[in-house]
Amino acid sequence: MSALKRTVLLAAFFAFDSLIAFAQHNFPPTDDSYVGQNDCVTNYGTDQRLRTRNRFGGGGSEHWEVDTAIKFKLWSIPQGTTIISARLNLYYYANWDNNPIGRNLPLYRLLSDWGEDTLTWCNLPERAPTESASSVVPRSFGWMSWDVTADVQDFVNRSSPNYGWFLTDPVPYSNYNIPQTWWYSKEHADHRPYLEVVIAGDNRAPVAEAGDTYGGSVGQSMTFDASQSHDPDPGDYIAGYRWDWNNDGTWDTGWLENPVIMYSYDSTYHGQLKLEVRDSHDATGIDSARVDISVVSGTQVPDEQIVTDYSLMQNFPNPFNAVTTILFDLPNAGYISLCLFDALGREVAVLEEDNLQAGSHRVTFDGSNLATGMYFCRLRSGSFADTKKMLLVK
Ligand SMILES: [Ca+2]
Ligand SMILES: [Ca+2]
Ligand SMILES: [Ca+2]
Repeated sequence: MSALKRTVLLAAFFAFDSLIAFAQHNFPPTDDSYVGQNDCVTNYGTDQRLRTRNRFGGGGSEHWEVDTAIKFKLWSIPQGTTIISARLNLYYYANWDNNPIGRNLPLYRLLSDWGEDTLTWCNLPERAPTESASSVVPRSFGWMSWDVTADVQDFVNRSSPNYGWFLTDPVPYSNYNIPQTWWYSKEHADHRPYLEVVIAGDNRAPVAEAGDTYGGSVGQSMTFDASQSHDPDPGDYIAGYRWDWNNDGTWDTGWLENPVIMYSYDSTYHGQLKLEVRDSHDATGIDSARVDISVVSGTQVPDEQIVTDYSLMQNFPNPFNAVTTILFDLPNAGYISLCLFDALGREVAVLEEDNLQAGSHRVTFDGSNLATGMYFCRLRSGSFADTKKMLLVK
């Protein structure tokens, strides 16, 4: 069942409690082995196979019963935890003598302890009189599974000891070549057996990720991306996103299904935006991101914003760690240099050295590689020069 289907199904069961979420755990076996009726001496605990074969056939030692025992340690699940589902999964990869397709293979709970290092036909543990689950051998090789939800709930409640299960093929076969079903044991490199347990737990809040800093100009259509947001609960997901573009406490969108949205600011803005995300149980998480929207440069500058003087503005944020934005105005096109110096006057970075158009310009600077301290940002163009102090604090 897909995670989404499972969530929908379980949401229906638990609609009265929006705080329930679900976590899936896969347990590897601690012990698995097959046993052969004709062999009281050999232990098959390290074999890469698990096997079953019915006992009845033409007779003789070649045709005696073969069964499989398997167990899992479940102490990590707290006592009393509600088990939503538990399935034993074995990978069917081969058969022998005859194809076992369609044979019904029941599983019985084991009632006394055993270990794969010592198990033989002659020290078999006691088994329950009635089966716990069964599964039919499919047409093709692949995973087979047994629903052991009730048994695992008993084990987790500590209402009966957990010694695992005994898998057998009990129905007599009509001729000499009795079909055998083979699965990989835990000693095989892959497709190992596992017990898949889904438990109920408290819903955890989703984690909102508003994205890195956003920069642009007034009227420019920009992409805001919250797709790194996630939910820590297996089977849960982000069901909605909403945005407050100017961080004034009023949401500017409804709940959106898409984490990516296009938006353009209609005036300059240097501040935060806020993102809220909501999971499928209505728990929420919040994040914010820095936004710097400056006026457009060049011919698109509105009349009232035409740049008439050289100007180097104070960087923001300041102090900064480790990214900051520097705005400057050029009344004329020309060659400029924007450089950073340390307190001893040594040049440590060139932020911009180019022929630029007249207008407002922005440069983003990342000081991750620099040490904490005071720096000086200097703009030069023709005979104009100005310097601003910038404080990097890590
Ligand atoms: Ca084994
Ligand atoms: Ca959640
Ligand atoms: Ca708003």
